[in-house]
Amino acid sequence: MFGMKKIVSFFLSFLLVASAMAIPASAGNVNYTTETTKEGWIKVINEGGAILGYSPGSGLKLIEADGFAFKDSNRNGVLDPNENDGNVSWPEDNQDGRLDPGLLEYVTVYSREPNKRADGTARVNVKGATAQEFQTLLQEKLGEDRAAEIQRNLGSDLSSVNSVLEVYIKSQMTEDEFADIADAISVSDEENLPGLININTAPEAVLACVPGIGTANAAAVAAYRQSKSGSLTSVAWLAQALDEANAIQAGPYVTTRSYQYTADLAAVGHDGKGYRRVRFVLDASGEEPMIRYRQDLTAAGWALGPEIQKRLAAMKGTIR
Ligand SMILES: [Ca+2]
Ligand SMILES: [Ca+2]
Repeated sequence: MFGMKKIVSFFLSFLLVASAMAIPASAGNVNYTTETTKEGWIKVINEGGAILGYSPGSGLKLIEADGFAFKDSNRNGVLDPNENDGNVSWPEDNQDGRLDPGLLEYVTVYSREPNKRADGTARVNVKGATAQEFQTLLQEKLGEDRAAEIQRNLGSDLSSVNSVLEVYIKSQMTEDEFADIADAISVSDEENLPGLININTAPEAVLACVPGIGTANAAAVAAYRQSKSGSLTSVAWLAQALDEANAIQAGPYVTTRSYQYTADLAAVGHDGKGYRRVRFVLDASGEEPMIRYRQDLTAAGWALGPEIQKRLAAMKGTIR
């Protein structure tokens, strides 16, 4: 699922309004309040600081730093000079040199994985009526003797198994053996598996949201992943990074695949003019890849930083 980096652009305006309404009630050192004006725009009042305003439909997101709100005005996730110079240039900001990306960087509504092998053929549901197929699969991939051992380890009743990671743990397969069959098995007949977290790519903050990983284990899981980078061939590695009970708990939520991506495309003409920017959410989970969402961000302003702007200015007139 969660191919980085995926952003729920679609929900942005909605969340803005929702979070703006929730702000006065939230705990912590929040030092600003928001209100919706008669004209329909949202007014942000920082205690003893700047008053900001934006339209709910603008797509702008509020970013909090030390309890004060300011804007990632060009929506590029980077602290640009004008976003850290106080009131010298728009927007007003608190000059603390920090840009908290907020939650939206970490969430998506587009996540789903087709419940098929990479080549498009059906998976074997190890819990279902096709148990015989599972045996055949094991024999084909791992040989008859090893298949018999693995089936003995698993026992005949797999009805309580809730994930392929749990199959791996209970089967006592090696990671290499499991990597050979992981793509071919499932514990579900559903056509699509929604909301899975790609443990090979998810940031630590997202790993911390997975049951069984949590804030207690997220750092250790991320460190283990780092140490094994290049050999993360299936979800089996998670069972090495966690104790067995936690790995079984995490199993139903994890994958090593991503099918949805955000592409943030900026284009500029030879002379530094004609700047355009569009953000897409692309979905490759169906038979044909498709664009799930398109958002024109040109109006949010220059997002490529001051260096590229300078280089383009220096090149002016030299390119034909
Ligand atoms: Ca920015
Ligand atoms: Ca500023």
